[in-house]
Amino acid sequence: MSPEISENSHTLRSNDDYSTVKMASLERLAESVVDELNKAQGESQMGLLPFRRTGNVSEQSVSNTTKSIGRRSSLKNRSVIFGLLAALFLFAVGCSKDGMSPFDPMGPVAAKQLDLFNVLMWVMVIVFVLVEGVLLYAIIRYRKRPGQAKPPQTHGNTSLEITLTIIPTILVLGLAIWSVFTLFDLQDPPEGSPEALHVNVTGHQWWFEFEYPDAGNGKKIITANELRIPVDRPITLSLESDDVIHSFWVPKLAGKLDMIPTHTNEMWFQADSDKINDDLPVTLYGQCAELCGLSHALMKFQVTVMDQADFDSWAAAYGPPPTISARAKAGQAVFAANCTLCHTIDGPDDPVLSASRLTGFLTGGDITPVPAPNLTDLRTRHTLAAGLVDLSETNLLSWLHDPSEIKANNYMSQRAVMYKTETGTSNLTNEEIDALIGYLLDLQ
Ligand code: HEC
Ligand SMILES: [Cu+2]
Repeated sequence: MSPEISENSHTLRSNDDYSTVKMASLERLAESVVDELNKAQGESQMGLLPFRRTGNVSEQSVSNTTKSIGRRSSLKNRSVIFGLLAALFLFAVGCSKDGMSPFDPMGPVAAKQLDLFNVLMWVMVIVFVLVEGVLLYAIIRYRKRPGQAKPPQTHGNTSLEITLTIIPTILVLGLAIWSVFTLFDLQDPPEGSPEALHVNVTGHQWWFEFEYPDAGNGKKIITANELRIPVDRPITLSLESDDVIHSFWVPKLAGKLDMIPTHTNEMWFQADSDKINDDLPVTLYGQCAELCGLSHALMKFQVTVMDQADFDSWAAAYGPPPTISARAKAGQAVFAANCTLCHTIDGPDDPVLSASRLTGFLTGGDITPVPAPNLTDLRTRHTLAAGLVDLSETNLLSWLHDPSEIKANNYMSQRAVMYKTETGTSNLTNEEIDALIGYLLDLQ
């Protein structure tokens, strides 16, 4: 393959194309708003900060009616544009991509949480409509009419007050009890479920680590950014963080739960085959849901739901990349020389090494080891850099050349010695990078 880096060297995942398009159209709209404002400023000499210039403006509106009309219509334009912008924003927020809607639950936990949400919402909608309805009726029906005498003045109505206290109390208590019961109900997988698979999840700035203490037959697996789970089996998760507070969220499987340093939070979920319409494996999407630093928005992950048999063969194949091709062999040497300070590639990370990487990260410094994704099974993943781009030779080339082009602020660019160059791009030669790609991805 050509080691040239081209402008569009990382193509976005098809799913992300959508959000990219959304972002691009939002940006375009924002630009047109600014244009429009500038135009309005030209017309009415009212800057972006009209309040500062009120004196000025009222003088103008008295002395010059045309300008005042211009100003009014430009104000109207502005409101229309801001209204449109707000509507578009709500639309963009509302129509999340297929893989991430909590309104399309794929397992029992998300389904029960959705039920609770629906009960709370509809009860509140009914209360709102009733109360506002009575209010509006009273305002209109008993409004002041000309020549009307003062109505009789009353003070207090005990039975009405008691009724209006008891009804909300019953409602609020009922909803609270329902919520608490749902909480207890979702605490653990129900009795009689198949044996749970346990996963320890650790949040890092800005990627997710998944550890299976026993993925089957005593096999320990550590991987990153892609959680594989067998279908129809409860998955119990222990959530932690190595640095700041993150939040673990797979909308189709369960609500969010914080990942807190020095404290473990427990949750579980399950993907049900009868709620999944497509053939397995199916990919669901997850995202960090707690502002955790500059690249928080770039901290995503995937959950691949697979048949138990497929999961077992993935677990069995977990191991160092095969070094059959000459390219892969060369890459192995480059990897040993440049990458092992932070990355492990021959099985689960050694806990002592992990601890020293964490110490390196927390003590800071220009060139230090940092916790980094385990690359043992990179060749079986679909994405690179915490779900940001497709895993392909081109994207891997671009990542190794300059990771910050794909993901701003990432700690590989910031702390690896090979990026301490004038331009911030890798000091590895094109041949070395090509060999690394061979080592990480070559399957023959
Ligand atoms: C200073 C520590 C450090 C060094 C040295 C380093 N990396 Fe990284 N690497 C990281 C970190 C941290 C990340 C995660 C970045 C993120 O997603 O925010 C990462 C991410 C990656 C990823 C993406 C993994 C994934 O799951 O998406 C690949 C591939 C990778 N590094 C390869 C390499 C290779 C090959 C080398 C050696 C040439 C190397 N790294 C050297 C710290 C390092
Ligand atoms: Cu985060």
